[in-house]
Amino acid sequence: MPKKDHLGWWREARFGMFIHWGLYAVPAGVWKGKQIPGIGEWIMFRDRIPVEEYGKLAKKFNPVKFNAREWVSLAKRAGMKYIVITSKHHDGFAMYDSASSDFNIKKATPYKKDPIKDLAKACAAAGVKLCFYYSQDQDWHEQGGRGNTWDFPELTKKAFADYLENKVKPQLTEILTKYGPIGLIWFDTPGIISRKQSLELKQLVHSLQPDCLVSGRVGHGVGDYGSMGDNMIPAGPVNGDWETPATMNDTWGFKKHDTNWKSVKDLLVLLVDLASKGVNYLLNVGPTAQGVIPQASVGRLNQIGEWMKKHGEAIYGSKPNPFPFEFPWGRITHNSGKVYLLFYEWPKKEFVLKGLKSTVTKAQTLGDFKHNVEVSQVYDKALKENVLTLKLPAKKPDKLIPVVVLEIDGDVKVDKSIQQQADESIQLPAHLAKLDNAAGGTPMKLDRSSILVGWTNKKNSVRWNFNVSAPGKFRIETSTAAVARPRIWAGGQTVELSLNGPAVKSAAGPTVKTLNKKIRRDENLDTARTKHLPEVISKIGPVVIKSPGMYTLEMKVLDFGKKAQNGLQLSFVRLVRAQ
Ligand code: FHN
Repeated sequence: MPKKDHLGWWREARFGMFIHWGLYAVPAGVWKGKQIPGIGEWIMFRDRIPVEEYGKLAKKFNPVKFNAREWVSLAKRAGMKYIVITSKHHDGFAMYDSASSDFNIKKATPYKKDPIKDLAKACAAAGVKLCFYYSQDQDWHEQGGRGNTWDFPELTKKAFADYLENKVKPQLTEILTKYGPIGLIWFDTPGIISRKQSLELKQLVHSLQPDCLVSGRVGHGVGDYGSMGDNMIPAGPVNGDWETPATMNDTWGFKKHDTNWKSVKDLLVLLVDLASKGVNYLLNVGPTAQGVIPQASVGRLNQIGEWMKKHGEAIYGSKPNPFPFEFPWGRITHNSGKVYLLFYEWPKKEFVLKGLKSTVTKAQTLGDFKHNVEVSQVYDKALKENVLTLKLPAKKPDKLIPVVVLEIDGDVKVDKSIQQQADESIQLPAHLAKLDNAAGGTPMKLDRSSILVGWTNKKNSVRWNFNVSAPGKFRIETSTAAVARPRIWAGGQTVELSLNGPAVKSAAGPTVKTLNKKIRRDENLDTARTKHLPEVISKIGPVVIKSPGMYTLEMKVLDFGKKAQNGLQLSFVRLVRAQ
């Protein structure tokens, strides 16, 4: 079994390329003239295509333009350190020369070659880790695999166990013995697999290649690291080692009509946001049936690579944000003796950060021009605040995400209490709340992405203590989230917020509001987690805070509403300056 430090290369890497490539690239989202909704590699399932008919796609799969060296050099140029390619996806088709199933690229297609052989060679030459995706549970080609209910209406435990013995284990043995050292096996969708079976697969991998990692989706929490949901951005810090697989458009496998490409800035924001939480970013490309990575992906990856060349030190092997909350202006990572400020928006001349206790010995911009930044650091005794001020050049040192590196004495030290930031906002993430769970009911808790879940009892409440240094009038915003699966309603509750402290204008609180009903998606980057999960931002208030000091905000749910089946899921509350 790998020891902890076997994750070393993976933690250092932070950024990898996912490749979803298979027979589904032939129909590319269109079946019998009809566009099939959903992700491209699910076309067989979505249109209930019989095994026999789907199998005929193999005759049309001839990726003559495939060039392993080009793919690997693209990944390398983008700054990606590992490649995870589909050796077998849910359709059951092996993308390599498999002795245990003839349903494979070498035997069933006119291409008659094994592209993985070339890929392994190119990866070894370029120093990029080769890794394999393998769908262990779903296999729509097999009677014993899960998923294909139209050809095989009945799936018994025995048939599933036979499938594991006769296809999965032999194929895993093949991919782990034919192509040299493999970085990790990316198992997926562990639907019906038992804990014992997941463990058997993990043990098989480690018996063949002790250094090869096993992804969390092997099932039952037995993987070597955790896998977030697809495209999921945690709302706060996470415990342990995690990775988020993410798309550049909406599909994984190539779909000719999916042109919903994210911008380069959006993709970088996701990379930076994940790095600031210590989460790896596995970014997908879906090559065509001819073996070509779409130009839209190539162009974006080249630009990401340009940014990585100049700012990679803020990402590779970086440690997460040392502060317990996020900042509206961007994200923070750190590494030995250095703190990186990654700006979504470039501040106008002066930038103030509160709560950094380490002494900054030097500050410099990374990127197009290295500019020494003037630093001043004071401790404000009256407000009990460490205040760092940077005089920044007016010219942005990078057009996408400019970075300033602070050199510090020793390890980074920060004030962990909730401080009002320079823009006068106060961030109150769910993971920093004190949870008051009423006796007897199901307790509220944080999920793996730092969202507060399980709030179904009106007697529960949450509260935060925080320090206000710049009093005034504030709007309160709550961010309530849908859960990933099933994607259910995130709004419709009525909440009460009460603010207590030395001087609150009495007429202002408690303040009550039915949370907005609008579900937002793909809209708001300053809460990038919302990119792919429904989330509701509700504006409540205003409240007036009349003097500096320690305050407490308490939140209660007065009514959960009819549609909010899972109660209230909370990402954060924040106080924002109101005029
Ligand atoms: O069903 C698959 C899907 O096709 C794709 O491979 C993604 C990638 O993370 N994983 C599964 C859904 O979570």
